[in-house]
Amino acid sequence: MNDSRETIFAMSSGAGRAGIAIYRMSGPRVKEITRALCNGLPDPRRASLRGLCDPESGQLIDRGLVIWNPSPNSYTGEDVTEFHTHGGLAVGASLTNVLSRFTGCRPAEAGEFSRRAFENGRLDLAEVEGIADLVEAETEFQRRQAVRQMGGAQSQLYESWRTRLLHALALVEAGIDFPEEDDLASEDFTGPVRKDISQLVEEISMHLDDQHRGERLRDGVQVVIAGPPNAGKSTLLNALARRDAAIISKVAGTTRDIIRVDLDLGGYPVTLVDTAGLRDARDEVEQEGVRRAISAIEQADIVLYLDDAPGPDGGPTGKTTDAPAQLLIRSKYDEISNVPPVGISIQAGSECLDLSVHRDWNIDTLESWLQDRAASLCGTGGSVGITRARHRHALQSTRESLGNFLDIGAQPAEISAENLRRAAFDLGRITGRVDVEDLLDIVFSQLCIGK
Ligand SMILES: Nc1nc2c(ncn2[C@@H]2O[C@H](COP(=O)(O)OP(=O)(O)O)[C@@H](O)[C@H]2O)c(=O)[nH]1
Ligand SMILES: [Mg+2]
Repeated sequence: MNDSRETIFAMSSGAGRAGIAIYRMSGPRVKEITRALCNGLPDPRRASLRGLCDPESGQLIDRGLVIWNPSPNSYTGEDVTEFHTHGGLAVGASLTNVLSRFTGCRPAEAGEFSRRAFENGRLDLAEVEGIADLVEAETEFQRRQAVRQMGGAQSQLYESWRTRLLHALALVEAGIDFPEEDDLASEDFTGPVRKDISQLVEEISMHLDDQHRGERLRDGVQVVIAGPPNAGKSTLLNALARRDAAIISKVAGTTRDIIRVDLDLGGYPVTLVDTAGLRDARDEVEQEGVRRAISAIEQADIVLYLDDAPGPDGGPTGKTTDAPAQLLIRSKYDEISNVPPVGISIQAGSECLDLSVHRDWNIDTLESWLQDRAASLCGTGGSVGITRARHRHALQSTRESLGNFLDIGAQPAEISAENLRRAAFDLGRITGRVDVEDLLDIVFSQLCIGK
């Protein structure tokens, strides 16, 4: 564990040559170091143009904007200074060298500024994760979701639930602690507490029943292109990706490994997955390719099942999968007809599409179908949803403990309190607002009396 009393610094803008680079520094020596480099402390919270000098040699490193943010109203809650210098590599090297000469001042580790912000109560864990997601966001709807989380939308919801739980817990504990006091006898509050907890279980269940939209929006929708060899799968992948990501060939069994291409489809993150053709493979490598294709299909959000051979009724053929969405595509339609095909049709309960990449028939239809499916699988990031498996697990454990609480209504109040405490603890894990007392209660309550 790093001593949080050390002063840390890092380049916060992207690495490499650039017009401007931003360096950030946080910790107890920031004020003094800023003063030494800028030959005096600039006004707080204002951008001031200063010469930055090596305090030992007096040599000018660069001229740039300096923003001095005294504690506690800074990102980390500590004293923070930002230096906006020119983005040359030598400027960075020189500044790093000068800062490192101050005792107790060292380069920051990954995430260390945010960790200090969390430790100083400036951000909770869900908000920190929102910032990380925003930095990673590649599409518009990912950005919207991350901004909401960073702004505390999830945190507020989970904290409001936790407050209700703690309230219920206080009532149940009052019954334990003062069993002889009649006005706090358990009958008086059991009814309202049970009612509120049942209501809460319902709210959590509705929140969990979201078809994983938020997680999908964060991680990307997996679109797997599957079908027999030579159906034109790799050709379709390249057409959708608008580049030659996969090798195309008349030789069946050309694609052997999984090929992934990330796309931004109207603001939705989509990962296209090209797979080896499904057949009884000839050799070991192809067999492995087919195994990987089957596993990709099992994990897919959307399967595009391609086949250039028409089905018995002349329409597309295809295998149905368990994926949340699927489209059966009859490929190479130009080999069947000279007339462009119609759009999506429903045959035997499945959505079907005739398509030709070579003639650019129905590629746009496929793209807008994919976009619609991605939209319903992801949502728009506008409502408060679950964005990570970590949050989902915590919510599931919370619901389980509350279910136990409701199931064993006739049990001793100690057990009821224990279930509520556990539920509040699991909920608190999402935002990181779990105090040591809570943790100790859970750990030690597992030991029997006398241990
Ligand atoms: N006529 C026609 N041929 C196509 C079309 N799409 C792909 N092909 C051809 O079909 C062959 C197999 O394509 P490929 O994408 O490698 O198939 P995969 O094995 O399913 O990945 C190649 O010779 C392609 O040029 C199409 O829309 N029309
Ligand atoms: Mg292929």
